[in-house]
Amino acid sequence: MVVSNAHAHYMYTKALPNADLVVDDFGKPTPAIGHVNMYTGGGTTNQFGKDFKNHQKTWTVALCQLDSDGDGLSNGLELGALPESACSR
Ligand SMILES: [Ca+2]
Repeated sequence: MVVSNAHAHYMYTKALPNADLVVDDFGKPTPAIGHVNMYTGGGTTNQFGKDFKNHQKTWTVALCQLDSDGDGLSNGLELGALPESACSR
């Protein structure tokens, strides 16, 4: 079975809080948040994609509290899973 990139992204965004609402600085949707190319996906995964895979592609407390891109904000904070205590829900 071949899963298209678009279908795969849909499945994964449903596994993450607000992932289907993520946009770039210009308001353009970025449905492939785990990939270097966040617009179309496929190819190389970014650090968040690697961390998501390492957590069995599941939204976990640890993944929520992790700062995959190293900008000082947790993944949960960046995806709007607020307050950060929501990571444990
Ligand atoms: Ca971050």
